[in-house]
Amino acid sequence: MTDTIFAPATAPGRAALAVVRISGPGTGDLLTALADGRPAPRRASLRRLRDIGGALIDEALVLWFPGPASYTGEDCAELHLHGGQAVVEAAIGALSHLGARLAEPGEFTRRAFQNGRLDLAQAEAVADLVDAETAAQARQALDQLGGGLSRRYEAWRELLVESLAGLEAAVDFPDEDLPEDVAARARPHLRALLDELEAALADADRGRRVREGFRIALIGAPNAGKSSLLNALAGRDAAIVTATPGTTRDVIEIPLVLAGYKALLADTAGVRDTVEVIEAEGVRRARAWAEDADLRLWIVDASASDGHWREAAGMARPNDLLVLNKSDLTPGTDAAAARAVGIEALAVSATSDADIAGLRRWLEERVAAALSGAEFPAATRLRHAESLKEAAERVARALAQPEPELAAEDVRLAARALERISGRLDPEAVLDRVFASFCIGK
Ligand SMILES: Nc1nc2c(ncn2[C@@H]2O[C@H](COP(=O)(O)OP(=O)(O)OP(=O)(O)O)[C@@H](O)[C@H]2O)c(=O)[nH]1
Ligand SMILES: [Mg+2]
Repeated sequence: MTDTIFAPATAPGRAALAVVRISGPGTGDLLTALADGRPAPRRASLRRLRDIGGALIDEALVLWFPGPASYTGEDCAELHLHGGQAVVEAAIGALSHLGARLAEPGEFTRRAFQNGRLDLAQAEAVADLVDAETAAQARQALDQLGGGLSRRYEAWRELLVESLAGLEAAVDFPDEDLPEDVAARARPHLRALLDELEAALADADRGRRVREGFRIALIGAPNAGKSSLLNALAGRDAAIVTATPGTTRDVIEIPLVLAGYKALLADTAGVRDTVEVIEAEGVRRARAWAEDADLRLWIVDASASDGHWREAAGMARPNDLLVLNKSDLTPGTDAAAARAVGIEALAVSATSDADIAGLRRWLEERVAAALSGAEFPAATRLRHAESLKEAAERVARALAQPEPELAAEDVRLAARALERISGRLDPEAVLDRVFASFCIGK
């Protein structure tokens, strides 16, 4: 039999209220013992809570959600207590005395999934919504929780199952007089689906970037002013700044909110050839972080010789930005000259508030352009992107396969890859459709 579990649903610490949540078959009995009976379902009732010895724990609002129409699908309850640590501990102590146990992390949502209240992608969205720091993260998680992502996967899966029905009919009844070539009929559907899967895959990074943060690397030669710019953008002294080249060794990551999106800005070690072991490791990490970043800001000391920026411009990727720093000193480089060689450039001084505001605006435009879109992406995690990729590969193989039997196998595996995202598998559905959509008549 399933355990009855409980856990504080609110963060510990001094607060006006604390919510303790209970789920499992023993919930009703717990309320009878603790709150002198179950209140009317789904209605807040003020109750005196008492422990086994009869001592008053709190005067609290009690909510009773009989299953299966509850969050977990089981009998559930919520105790809205006064937020003091002692009150919460007394309530929790009484619940364990009465035989319930403290829930494991995510156990309520896990039960909701097991009882079919949420699919796997929706369960993930619950976690994302709880972790959301920016408006964009919250919007994306809410869409996923509402089933937006699951519906797209389900629609694709249904198309696959329909195509499979056609292919299997061709395999099972090769000599029958089928009204038309059902296997051939499946192909245009599969081709259209492949286009959609590939478009979704091309867009898969966007969902992950919204969720995890858009990664921006500050990279460049020692002493160019990378740490100064990081501090200016972050609005605090996060990184050490000195006049000695080679000051920064570790990668320093700072979370920023840019245009409502989460971004991670990383200060890195100045890149140069060095025999010094610690600095060399710093340079290696700088390169690795910059390599994986979504955007690189190549920081150049504009007061130094002209060669610097040309070198940086040579390494920059098409969408990167060349930041000509220290433009308050005698400018040695012209931003226009950099733009002339095809790289976007901005002349700034880390000491000028107006310049930093300008750089920030540039970053906001870039992040918004990269992450905004007319619709929510079909993948918000690596797991989704991997399944999407596998499904696309399988569909491509099925299309290249002249034998309906082998094509059917690839289509079946494509459907399975998509089912993994919602956490469900139902091969029976394939058979049902074969007989439902073709009237063989025998
Ligand atoms: N005049 C002027 N000085 C600057 C500017 N930006 C940085 N500096 C100075 O340049 C020196 C190096 O700055 P940092 O920010 O430590 O440079 P860095 O690129 O992080 O250097 P490493 O960590 O050694 O790679 C410090 O003395 C800063 O005060 C600027 O815009 N104008
Ligand atoms: Mg530095």
